[in-house]
Amino acid sequence: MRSLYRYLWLTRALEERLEIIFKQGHVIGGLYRSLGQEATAVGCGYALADGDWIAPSIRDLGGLLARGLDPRDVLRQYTARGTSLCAGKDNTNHFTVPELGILGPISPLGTQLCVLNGVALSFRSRREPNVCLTFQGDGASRTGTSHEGLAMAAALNLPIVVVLEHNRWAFGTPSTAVAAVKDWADVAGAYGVPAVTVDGNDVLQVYDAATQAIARARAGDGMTILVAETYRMLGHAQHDAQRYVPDHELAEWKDHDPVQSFSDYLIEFGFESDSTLDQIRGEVALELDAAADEVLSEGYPAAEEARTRVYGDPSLDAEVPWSRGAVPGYEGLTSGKRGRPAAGLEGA
Ligand SMILES: Cc1ncc(C[n+]2csc(CCOP(=O)(O)OP(=O)(O)O)c2C)c(N)n1
Ligand SMILES: [Mg+2]
Repeated sequence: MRSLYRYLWLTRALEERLEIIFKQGHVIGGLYRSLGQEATAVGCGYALADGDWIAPSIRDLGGLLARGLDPRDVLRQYTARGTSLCAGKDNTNHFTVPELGILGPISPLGTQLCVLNGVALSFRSRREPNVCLTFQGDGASRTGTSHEGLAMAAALNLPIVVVLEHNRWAFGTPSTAVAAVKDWADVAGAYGVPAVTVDGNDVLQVYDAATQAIARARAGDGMTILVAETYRMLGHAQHDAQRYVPDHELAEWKDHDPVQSFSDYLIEFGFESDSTLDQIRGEVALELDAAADEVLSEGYPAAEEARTRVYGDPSLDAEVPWSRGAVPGYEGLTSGKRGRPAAGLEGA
């Protein structure tokens, strides 16, 4: 329980730190926070074992931290440092770390599940007892590829857990506008798989349900859909002031904060003292101070880096067919008419 609290707090504090450095102008690209729904990703990530794979959406940073991702790698990624996992080529949590079993998000929503099905199928082909777990927002779960992915995972009885993060909003669209089901667990019947609904803001409920669903998948009994009832407390990203969200909704969910309610629970039932939790918060703050100092002193990638690590097979990087630069044969041309490249340079 102490570890769960630590990861919850680390997630919140790291995102707060990211918001500060975003406002200082250090972040390249967007910043999508998971404020108010950290318990879903943390509880799920913590329930996985070595060798399992996790495929996050943009709001599942906590799951990656619980799998062992270094907060410095998160800061490097958001600030596009040369030392970042993508060497500055992509941002947010769009990175894949095979050693930690992390499959990065894929921007067209829903597609990630189809790719993860391939990972799960590879486990089966190699007779490895590993499990895959992925998250889908309520919006993402309405896409065609999501339905394809669910149908395939169910039909092939793949070792997968799909966590449906019902946080009420998909950008500015309320989930009630895109689904006729009231109880989101009902969708599971269409695929012939079980669904479990949990309070996504209660980290212990999430952890317990995820543990059972993962054990079920590992035992060869196939996919479970885990519906996490939660709420997106901020706008879609930093640029979205969420003016379309009714005030009363935010007020109701503010009283159901996953980090605060878990610390209240730990203290009320005597599992932890306030001073222990305070100590954890202090340690996390120091860790993040040091991490931010270190990362912000690191440089951006060198220009040549753009050509490396483009393909899985590094020998192909030398062949990258696109580059910007002067094309021989074009010197001295001034009109809009391109003229013909010198012989042999057609297509250059
Ligand atoms: C197929 C597709 N349509 C639209 C988008 C743009 N888009 C990115 S995130 C997002 C909202 C996703 O909402 P949801 O799936 O509920 O996740 P949440 O943001 O609530 O975590 C949208 C519309 C996209 N990436 N892919
Ligand atoms: Mg949503």
